[in-house]
Amino acid sequence: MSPTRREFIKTVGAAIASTQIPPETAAMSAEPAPIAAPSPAPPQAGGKRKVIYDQDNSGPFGTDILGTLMMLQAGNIDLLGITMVTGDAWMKQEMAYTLRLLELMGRTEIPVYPGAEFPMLNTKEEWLLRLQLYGGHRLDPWLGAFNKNNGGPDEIKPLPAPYDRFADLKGQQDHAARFIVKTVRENPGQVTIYAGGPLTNVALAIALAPDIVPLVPEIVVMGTGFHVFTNAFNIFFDPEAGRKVLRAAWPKLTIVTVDLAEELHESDEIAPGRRMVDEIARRAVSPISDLFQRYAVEPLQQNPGRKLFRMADEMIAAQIIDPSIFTKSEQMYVDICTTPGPRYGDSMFWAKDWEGTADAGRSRVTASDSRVFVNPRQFYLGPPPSAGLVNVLLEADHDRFKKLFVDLMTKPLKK
Ligand SMILES: [Ca+2]
Repeated sequence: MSPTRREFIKTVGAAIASTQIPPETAAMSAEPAPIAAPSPAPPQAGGKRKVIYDQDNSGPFGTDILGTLMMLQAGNIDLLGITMVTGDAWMKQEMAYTLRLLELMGRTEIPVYPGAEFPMLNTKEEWLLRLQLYGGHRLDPWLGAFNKNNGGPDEIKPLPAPYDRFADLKGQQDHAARFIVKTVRENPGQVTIYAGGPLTNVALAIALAPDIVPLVPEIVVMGTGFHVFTNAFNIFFDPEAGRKVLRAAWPKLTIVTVDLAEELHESDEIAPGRRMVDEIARRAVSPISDLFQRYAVEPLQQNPGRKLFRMADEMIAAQIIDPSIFTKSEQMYVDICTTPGPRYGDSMFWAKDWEGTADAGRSRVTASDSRVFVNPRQFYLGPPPSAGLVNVLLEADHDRFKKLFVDLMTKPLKK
């Protein structure tokens, strides 16, 4: 006999209560996000800033892994957990690299949580179709997990040196989104979120539990852009998740744009003739020295003119470890285009005072700017009502950034 409606509601209510995800909706208000106060001091507990590290940790080397190493090595960071999300690689492959990296770094106390395996709506098939239809629009040809040679979500390739084998360390059973909800609630006002991949896990977390939004003192996101690219990979891999996270009323949401990340590259010099990667390979201890030697120094020896990747995820780490490295930022409105078509995943920015300007809504971009707007009937005159003000980093002290990076890579392994 099927349960009565009353019994059904009672059962569902009990199930919801047992997940400890109560149906609060305060943070889901359609009101515009409040204007963020000037940057609060980073919350410190015992001198350390608590961080959930959300990342698409594709190995063996690159911005994801280097951002991870910075956070593992920083003395003022308490890494509560690492949450994996499909992006640059499939989630399970990233998990394999991350667990083994933690073993090599002697940091097996840090729990690693499996997260989203697919974007909310975006698919490989549609992406490839968009590439055929709109061709050269996308300046960044990177498809991440959707690259041809990446197989499927369950295909885990062997790990090359210095990883050499899969870890004995196991990942956690619980899902990344539930870990985020639980941890933020247990530490209200104390947990900074490092969001270094597509925003699927964070979007899932705030869909499950919107009450966590005001409890996160800062979320730092890598993605969006207004000059070099408007279509940063982390956003256009999962535009719907990006839109949801960027619209939420976080007390402080800080963005590292592709424009800023493009100012610094892993192959840069710290002084004329002295490349960062050479310095690190020479002075660091294993496994950091091995990683830099094999995946940066040797490729650069074979191809001296090669430029290694922009330091995108390393900049998120810098913003959390030492925000004073960023010397200029601006409060702006931002939203993500999710209209199917050539601009799917593009970011749109408006100045904070757009209403007061003669060219309302156009002080950063204009209606004739083909990079941003789909067509005259689809562009916004101003930010949509639920778009939030965010803290956009605009300038970095390059010398201090490079010094922080080299110092963290060459210090003894943090225990
Ligand atoms: Ca990343």
